[in-house]
Amino acid sequence: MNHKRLIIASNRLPFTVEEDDKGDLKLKASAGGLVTGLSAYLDSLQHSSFTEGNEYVWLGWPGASISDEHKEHIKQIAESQFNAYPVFMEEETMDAFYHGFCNKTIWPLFHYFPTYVVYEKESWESYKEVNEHFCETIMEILRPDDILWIHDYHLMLLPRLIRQRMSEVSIGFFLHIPFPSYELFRLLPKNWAKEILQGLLGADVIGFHTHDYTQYFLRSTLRLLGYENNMGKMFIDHRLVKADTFPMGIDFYRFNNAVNSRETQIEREKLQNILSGLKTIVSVDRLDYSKGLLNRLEGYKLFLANNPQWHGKVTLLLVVVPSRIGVDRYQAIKTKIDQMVGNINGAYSTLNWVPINYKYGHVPFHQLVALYSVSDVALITPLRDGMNLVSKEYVASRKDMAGVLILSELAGASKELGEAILINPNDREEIAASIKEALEMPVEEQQNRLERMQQRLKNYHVVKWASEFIQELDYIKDEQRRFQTK
Ligand code: GDG
Repeated sequence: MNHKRLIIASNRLPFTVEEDDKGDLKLKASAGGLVTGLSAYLDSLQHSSFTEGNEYVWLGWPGASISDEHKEHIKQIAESQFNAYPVFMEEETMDAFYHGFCNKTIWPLFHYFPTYVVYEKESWESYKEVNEHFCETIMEILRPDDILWIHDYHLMLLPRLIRQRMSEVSIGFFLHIPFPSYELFRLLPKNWAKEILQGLLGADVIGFHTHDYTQYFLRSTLRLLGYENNMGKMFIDHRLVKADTFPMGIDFYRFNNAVNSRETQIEREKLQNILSGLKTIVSVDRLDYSKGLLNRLEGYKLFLANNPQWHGKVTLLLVVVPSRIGVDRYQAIKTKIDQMVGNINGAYSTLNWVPINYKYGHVPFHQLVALYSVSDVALITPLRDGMNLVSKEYVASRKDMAGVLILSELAGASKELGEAILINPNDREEIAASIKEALEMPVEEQQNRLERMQQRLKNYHVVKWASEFIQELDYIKDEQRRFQTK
């Protein structure tokens, strides 16, 4: 039973194809929450009896369109270096799909920004086209006894497409962003909404970060397709399907152990020289309107206005990581952030103090851990976030058992990190007050809160998250077989 091959499908592969100075194509590893988390799980597989040797394959787009003459070469190095199987696609098709339906329709709708949603038939068509193309490519390698684990909102039609081609294969789907309430979801044209639900229901197990998202999904399947469920289980065309909750964890010790590494120590020293005794607040996000960067800055500005005693004694380290530059809204928000940072620094800076240290760009891993580990406070205020791994990484990086997390109650992570100072990100006054509370929190209380949060993150780490998902998939398949033989 246990010796199965795992096929992972996600929009992007864990690397990007880039051209070097000589014009040769190279694969460059890329990192994000999904890649880091799944990589930890895949590493753990090599030490378990789950797969035969190294039997997993990661399928996805390699991040660039590859000419026919280079495809075979890319395929070979993808396989040998990353156990990956590229889904080749023209950049224009990917652009219409990714910048179109994925990030102008699904992303804003599922993050509760209905006024940002664009309803365009052409981009819906490109979404279908790309999902079908993924299906074709997966069918080149898929075997009936494989486990196929599909990730995220880019590929919601894929489970059903695969099911139609290979009815017996195990299919799991995990959604990394929120699933919205029915009142939001129903804003989609009815045939799109139904097709998306039916697409997802092609899986055996459909996973969400929080209980609420699972319930919203089940509510939508009831209202739009008429499917009743019992504790998340549904019978659909004589097939058992289960929707369930799996809050994604992090690789706790990767962060916790990295704090004392030489590379991090070097970065910490550099930072400490710049900070020279200031209290520090850290903020790290991809550039995205859902991350609530503007309200965060407004809250910080109000804190400075209300608390002159803190001028010259605290600084905000604001890291904004470029993302989805091809979507207009992201450009607009970048301009607004630049302006607000300029305004706040212009209004409050003195000759020897700036209230905000702003970096627009990606930071290497050890610098990230150094940032987490030198900062007295993490200020994380998304307007919506499926989970939010940064908040968990900050907690894991507090090896000294000091530090305070301020976290939006609209992030999935708030369900697990109840010892953080939880705030409503729309309430500037509350953000401002929480910053003061965090900066003045007694060390003993910081330690108590961190201990409880760290214990939870150690217990439900990312490998456990993935293992439980795959285990559930096995249970459901077994139950399905028992049901069929009755
Ligand atoms: C989606 C959902 C859900 C970020 N900047 C740098 C960097 N990162 C790494 C972080 C973290 C990851 O990227 C970001 O994860 P988040 O969870 O915070 O946010 P999204 O990118 O929006 O992820 C989210 C997640 O999927 C997983 O399901 O939690 O809700 O939106 O791991 O560390 N890493 C480095 N430099 C950076 O500048 N090295």
